[in-house]
Amino acid sequence: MNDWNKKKPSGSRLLHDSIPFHSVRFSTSPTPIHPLARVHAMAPPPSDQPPAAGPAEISKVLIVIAMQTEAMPLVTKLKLVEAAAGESMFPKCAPWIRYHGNYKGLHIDLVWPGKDPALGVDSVGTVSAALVTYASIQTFKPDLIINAGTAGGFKAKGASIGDVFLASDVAFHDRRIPIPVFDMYGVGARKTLATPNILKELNLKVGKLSTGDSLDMSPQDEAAILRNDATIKDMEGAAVAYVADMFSTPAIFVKAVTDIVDGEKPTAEEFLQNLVAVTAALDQAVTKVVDFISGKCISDL
Ligand code: FMC
Repeated sequence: MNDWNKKKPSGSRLLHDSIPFHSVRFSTSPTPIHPLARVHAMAPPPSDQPPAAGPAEISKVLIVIAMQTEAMPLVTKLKLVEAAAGESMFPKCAPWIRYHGNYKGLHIDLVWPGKDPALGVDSVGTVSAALVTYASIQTFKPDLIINAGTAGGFKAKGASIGDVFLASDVAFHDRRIPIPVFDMYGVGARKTLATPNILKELNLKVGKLSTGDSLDMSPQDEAAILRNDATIKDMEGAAVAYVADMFSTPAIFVKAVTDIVDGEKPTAEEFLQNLVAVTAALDQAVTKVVDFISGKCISDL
């Protein structure tokens, strides 16, 4: 379980990570000084240090979205602009797309993994989501990640078409490794950032999210989803959470229900039928979440 409100460790590894490579290898100083020594030399003595600052206001928000249809209304609403080819900050060979802008005092980067270069369809699923999340954390150093998207919902757990959920927990349902401990690694269950005030204020539903790389559901997936106690099912959430956790970046998951997994209609048909309308509900909810975040600290959420 995470406690995002705790201060991050300030161990030597983090300090060392923040020192540019060139300052270590190519220092022009006549007497080589170890970079750590230089950092310490510049710091005031402990007794002169100002009192520890309170929690910082959120300033950089990264929104990770899988599909163009989900992303574009939000891009318009938040008045974001697409980064020019040379300015996307991503490697040229990657199809990832970045939109950015300032909205109500927040710097927003919205990324989606773009179209598959060979097939021209949205690069949905865990691999693209993890890659673009990793690259974005490295580049933009967000204070908070919002993974927004559509999801299947289970009516047996109270989900209906158009509902917008905040996920309390995420886990995988298609990584089966029946060896002790590897089995738990495969499921990769983790809690998301607790946001009781967002829930209270915005009246969103709350439920567990299960992630896998298929839109449909095999009987084995279904059993795992039940074990995960999931109300909603998507193809990115747990992968984004894995990367966010690795870099101690708080993340929340806003998911709107396009299809009822335990209903009568075939999933793909229902998903495509509802995608545009449900995306409107998703984008409205994400905008409200962003409005709520403006001017707040992580611990206020
Ligand atoms: N199962 C899995 N994923 C989805 C879903 C369902 N019943 N409905 N909607 C989704 C989401 C996934 O996260 C993908 O990004 C996209 O919509 C479907 O390809």
